[in-house]
Amino acid sequence: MPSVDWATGRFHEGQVKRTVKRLRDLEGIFEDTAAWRAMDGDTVVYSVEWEERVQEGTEAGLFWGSTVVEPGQVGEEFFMTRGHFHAKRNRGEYYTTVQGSGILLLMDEARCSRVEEMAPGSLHYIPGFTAHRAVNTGNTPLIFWACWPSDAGHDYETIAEHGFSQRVLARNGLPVLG
Ligand code: S6P
Ligand code: ZN
Repeated sequence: MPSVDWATGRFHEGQVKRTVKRLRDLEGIFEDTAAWRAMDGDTVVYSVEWEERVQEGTEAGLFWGSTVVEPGQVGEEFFMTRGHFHAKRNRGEYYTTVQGSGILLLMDEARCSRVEEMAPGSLHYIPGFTAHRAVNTGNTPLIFWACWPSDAGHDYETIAEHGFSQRVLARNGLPVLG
């Protein structure tokens, strides 16, 4: 049987896919372009592991995976995921945090945004039509599990083009919305 290490957010076995996002992969995501350029592009910002028991695009299936967002900042902005709408806009998702502290930034298609605090045990229901981005506001890795429909798909282009309507910035080490 496939199994996971609950606390580290990693899989022990199973048909696992893995992606690593480094600073060089995240051009245009952070506000302070000069600070982004000055940093080592090899720096890992986050990694994702997930299991696909059914083929991507299959209707009515589910995927299960974890994300580890490393602690860090680009200029005043905390390390975070790119963020996306689901390509099939009405598809929702669950996140639950196992370690670290962060902010889940949520934004609807009218660009109205809201935030939920991520802390060990926090459970987040992300409704359809809602872009989502996880921001690590602490100084340890932010680890969370996610479950999403196998036909949700990912629309990164909308965020790449227009971004989120709010950013999470560090002021005196504390997160503020900018
Ligand atoms: C998938 C789910 C997560 C993210 C992961 C990385 O629908 O929301 O597994 O893929 O947290 O974020 P992003 O925005 O780079 O996909
Ligand atoms: Zn998602």
